[in-house]
Amino acid sequence: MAGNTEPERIEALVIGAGFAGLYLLHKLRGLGIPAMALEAGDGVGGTWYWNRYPGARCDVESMQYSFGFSEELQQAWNWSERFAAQPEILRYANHVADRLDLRRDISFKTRAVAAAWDAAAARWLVETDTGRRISARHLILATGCLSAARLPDIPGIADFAGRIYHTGQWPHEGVDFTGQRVAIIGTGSSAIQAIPVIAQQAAQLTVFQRTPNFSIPSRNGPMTEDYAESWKRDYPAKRAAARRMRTGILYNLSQTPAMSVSEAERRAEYERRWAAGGTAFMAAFSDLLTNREANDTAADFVREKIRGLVHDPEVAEILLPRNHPIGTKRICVDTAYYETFNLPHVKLVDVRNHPITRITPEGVEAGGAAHAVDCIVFATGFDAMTGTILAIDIRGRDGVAMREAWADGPRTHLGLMVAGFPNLFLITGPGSPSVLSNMIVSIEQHVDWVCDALAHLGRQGQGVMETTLKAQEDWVAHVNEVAHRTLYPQANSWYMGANIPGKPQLFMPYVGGVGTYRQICDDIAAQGYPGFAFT
Ligand code: N01
Repeated sequence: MAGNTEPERIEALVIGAGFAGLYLLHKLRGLGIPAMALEAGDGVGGTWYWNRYPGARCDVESMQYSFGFSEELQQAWNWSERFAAQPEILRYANHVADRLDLRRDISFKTRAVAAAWDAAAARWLVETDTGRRISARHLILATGCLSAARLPDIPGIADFAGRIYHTGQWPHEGVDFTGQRVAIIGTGSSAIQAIPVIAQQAAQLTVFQRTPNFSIPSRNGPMTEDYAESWKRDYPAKRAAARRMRTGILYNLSQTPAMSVSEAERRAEYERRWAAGGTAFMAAFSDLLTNREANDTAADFVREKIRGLVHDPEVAEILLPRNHPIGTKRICVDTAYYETFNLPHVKLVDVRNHPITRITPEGVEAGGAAHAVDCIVFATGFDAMTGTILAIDIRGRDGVAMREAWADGPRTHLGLMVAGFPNLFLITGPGSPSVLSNMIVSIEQHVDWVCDALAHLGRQGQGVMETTLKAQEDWVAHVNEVAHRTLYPQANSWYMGANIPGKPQLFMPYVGGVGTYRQICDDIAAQGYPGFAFT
C-alpha cells in the first residue's frame, strides 16, 4: 500500500518542466538545495510541448523570448526567424535541459494530483497520478498560466463522428488536413495563427467566431545576422533594459499621449508601427490602455486596415472587433489572418448572436444551420492562471483547500505566495505581471526572487516562510486598484476569468508593469521581507 510506505524526501519539489521548471532546477542546484521536478508530459518545454498546432509561434521576438541568465547560453543559441515557431522553441527548451543536464532531476509522465501541508513536520506531502508520495520542504508550482486546455460546454461533442482536436493538446505526430472539411471554433491568438496555415491544406475551412479580435501583422521573416549580432554584442545591457520595461520587452515605448498630437501625426505613427509589425503597436502612445478616447483612435485604425484587407465587405464587417477596447483582450499577431478570408474555400460563421447549439455526428449546428465537417479544431483557450493550480488538490494550514481560499478568485501576495500555504511558491502566479509580459523575463524574475528567499531562509537557520494575510490583502487591493485605472476590466477576457462559466471575475494579472513590479519585489527582499513571516 502506497500510503503505508515512507514517502520519498526532497528539499524542493518543482511542479512542471517548462521554462520556469527548468530554470528553477538549475538555480536550486546552484544553491545546493536538492530539488526535483514532476512533469506531466514526456518531455520538457511546458506550453511549447503541448501547443503544437499548425502556425504556433511566439509573438515576442526570439532574441528576447529566451533565457537571459547565462551569457554563454544566449551567445550559443541561434534563432532562425524574427518570431520563432513552436518546434524551434521546443528545440531550444531541450537544448537548455541538455546543456544544463537537468533531465536527471525530472520525473516525466508524472502529474501531481494532491499536496497537503504537514504542520508538525513543516513539509508538503505530494501525491502523483503514478502513486508516488513525495515529502518536500518547499513546493514550487511552475505549472504555467495557459496549460489547462478547455473544451466548451457544447452538447454533443462526444457524438461527433470525425476527429476532434484542441490547439493546446495537439497530437505529436501532427495532423494532415489535406482534402478535409475542417471547422475551427474560436478566434483568439491560437486560432488566428492556425487558420491561415490550416486553410493552405484543407479542402474547406469554416471558422466559427463569437468575438472578433484585433490582430496586428507580425512581419515575421528570417533572422538576419546583423539583427542577431545587434543583440548578441550587447546582450547583458539589453536584457537589463528589457527587465525594466512595462512588458519585459525592449521596444520603443512612447511617452506621448495619443490626443496630444494631431490626427495626421497619430496616423503616421500607427502606420509606422503597423508596417513594423508585432505587439509594439500598442506602445504607439503612452495612454492607449488608460484613455478610451486614445484607445478608440488605435482601434479605428485597425478596423480600417481590416476593411482594406478583406475583400467582401460583409465578411469584413463581421471581423471588425467592436465590443472591447483594443489591447484589453490579448492583442493577436498574425501572418495573413484577415487575407485568409478572401480564399474561396474559407467561410466565416458569426456565432455571436446565433451560438453553436450542438455538435452532431456530422458537424456543427449554429443558428439553425448545420455545417457538415470531417474534423473540428477547438481553439477555445484555457482555464487561465488558476486552472493548473486548482487541478491539484492543495491543502494548506488546518487542511484548508486552495479551492476554498480562492473561491472568490485568486488571492496572493505578489503572485508569489498565498496566506495559509507556507513554503508554497507560485511562479508567475495571479497577482504578478505574468501573462501581460514576456513570460521568460517574468519567470526569471520570480525564480530569482524565490531562490533568494530560500537562501535567506537558510541563512536565518529557519525552515518555514509564509506571507501574512495582511500583506496579501493589501497586495490584492493594490492589484485591483491599478487594474481599474486602466481599460482592461472593460473586456470579458480570460484575464478576468470571463471565459469560464462560473469562474469568479476579477482581473488576475498585475498591470503595474514588469519594471515597477520588480522594484517592489527587490525592495521587499532588501528590507528583510516585510509582509512575510519566517519561523
Ligand atoms: O484562447 P482564447 P487562445 N463558442 O481564450 C472562443 C496565449 N497565446 O488559445 O472571445 C464559440 O484567447 C472564444 O470566444 P470569446 C495568449 O496569451 C499566445 O487563442 O470567448 N466560441 C475565443 O475566440 C492568448 O491570449 C500565442 O467570445 C468559443 C476563443 O474561443 C492565450 O494564449 C499564441 C466558445 C478562445 O480564445 C489564449 O489564446 C497562442 C464557444 N462555446 C496563444 N468557447 C502567441 O504568443 C470559446 N470560444 C502568439
